[in-house]
Amino acid sequence: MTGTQSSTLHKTEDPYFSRVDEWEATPRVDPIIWQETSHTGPWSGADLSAYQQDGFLFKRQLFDADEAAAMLTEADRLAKVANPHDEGVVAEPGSRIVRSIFRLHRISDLFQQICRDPRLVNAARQILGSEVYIHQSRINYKPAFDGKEFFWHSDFETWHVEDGMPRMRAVSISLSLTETNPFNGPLIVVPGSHQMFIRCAGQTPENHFEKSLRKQEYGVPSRDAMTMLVDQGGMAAPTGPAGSALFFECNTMHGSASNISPFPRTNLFVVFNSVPNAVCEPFGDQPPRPEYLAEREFDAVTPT
Ligand code: 6CS
Ligand code: FE
Repeated sequence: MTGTQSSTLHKTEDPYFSRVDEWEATPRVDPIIWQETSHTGPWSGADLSAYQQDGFLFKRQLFDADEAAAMLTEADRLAKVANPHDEGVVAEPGSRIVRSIFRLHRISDLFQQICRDPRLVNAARQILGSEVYIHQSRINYKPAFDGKEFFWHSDFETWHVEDGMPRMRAVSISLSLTETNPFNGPLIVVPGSHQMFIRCAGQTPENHFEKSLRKQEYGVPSRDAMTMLVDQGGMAAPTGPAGSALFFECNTMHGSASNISPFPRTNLFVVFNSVPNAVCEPFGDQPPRPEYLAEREFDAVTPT
């Protein structure tokens, strides 16, 4: 299936247009739990309700300590051999320290296997009510002392505008390879924020991704929008041992502070998109981003 065939949405009737003159909040028009088909899965009814209500669910120690340690070894090996000029390798702002490496499911056997793990894939299929494919995968290193912040954003806003993801039918998973604690820059999520779409102010610059992956300045909410969302839902920063996973809805507002602690906060980030929601033409006015950021092969993942 190609993205163009899969989408019936035209830009003129796009409920999620963004990059406007003045920010605006508009209600989400898509379901959160999509159960069109009878995929059963690993999550309980209570898990699904919490995810529906909050826009995220934290699974402590979904992977055990040995599994997490093996992944961390592999992540550190990849960073050692990475060249900041290679496609898919992103450096921290103002330095050559590795911030992110993309397309893990293609460059590493171990991460390819993890991205097919039933604990992840079957949960994604259950939430999205369909077959799923990997839209994006990356390691975010958040190194001790040097790991800089990720400013507040909704992943969906960027994926819709810059990659052409039609609807809110994707789930992001941040799987911690190190302990996540209050000091090493944990991901902060805003409960309930997935219910509103925040149209962001500003025009998308050319080749925006070259800057945004180091420090994002477009496709981010205004201070007033953030204040409103946090007034309504508060903030949560789930912490726990290596191997814990935070599943969050693609439109949940999130961000993380710099890591000034002596502990890295390294995590695997993998995004499952619904196959019928495959990306098409971007909804913004720039050409599509490279495929290491947004896959354009939509092969359903078979959990193994
Ligand atoms: O660009 C992306 O696909 C993701 N990364 C960042 C820093 N912001 C938007 C989205 O979550
Ligand atoms: Fe994000």
